Amino acid sequence: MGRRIVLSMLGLGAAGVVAAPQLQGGLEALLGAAADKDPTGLTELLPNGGGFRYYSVVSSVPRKDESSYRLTVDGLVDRPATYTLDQLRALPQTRTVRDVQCVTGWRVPQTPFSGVKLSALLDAAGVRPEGKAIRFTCFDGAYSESLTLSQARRDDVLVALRMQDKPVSHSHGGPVRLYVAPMYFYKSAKWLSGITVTSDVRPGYWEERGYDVDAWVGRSNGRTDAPTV
Ligand SMILES: Nc1nc2c(c(=O)[nH]1)N[C@H]1C(S)=C(S)[C@@H](COP(=O)(O)O)O[C@H]1N2
Ligand SMILES: [Mo]
Repeated sequence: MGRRIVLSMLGLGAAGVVAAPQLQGGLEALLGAAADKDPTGLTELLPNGGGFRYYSVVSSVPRKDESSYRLTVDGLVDRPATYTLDQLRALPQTRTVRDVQCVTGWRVPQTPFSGVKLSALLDAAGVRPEGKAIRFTCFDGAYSESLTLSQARRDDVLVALRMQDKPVSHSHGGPVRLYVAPMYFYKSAKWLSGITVTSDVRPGYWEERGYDVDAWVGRSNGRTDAPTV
């Protein structure tokens, strides 16, 4: 079933979607069954505010808040930990302002993200010598991502609590998403719930489907977008 057919079945042209972004929560639910059949294409049509597109590989994602959200850090570490939102907020916060670049071509210039440096959480956990990579998991129950340990230790890789100087919204992957500034946006896992130190890189959701594991902007996936500083 093509996108246009699905949208017209819903009584919505693409223009209707753009004109009614406040309907998005309802649209996400409406598009659920269709998105399961076409997870890579259909939700791309949904605007997510400020030039972003909404992406999810599943039809619906549970909401997590102050009381229900937890982030676990485990695997090849000396001190596994579980963080609440309050505990993450209490740690030193870092803010970056860079262009967001999706591998499908859209870009959102100079977007502020802030949160805890991933390296700080790794240091607190104490990565064992055999730990060489990180696997990220998400409370959508399906998405995953990966980084090498040296990529994960970069100063521009954040466990982000804020995006565009506001709390990360549910549709942008809140309350907590990963933000990997130097790489295409698929590395920035939304709805982050697990950080596991592993001995080898385990390719993530899109990487098992052909995208590059090392997703440097302008130097991967056959693209040459100029990376921004
Ligand atoms: N959990 C999860 N994270 C995800 C995705 C996803 O489908 N599920 N899509 C990725 C892709 S391809 C992009 S472009 C961005 C989209 O983020 P946005 O919805 O905030 O625009 O999220 C990334 N992180
Ligand atoms: Mo993307």
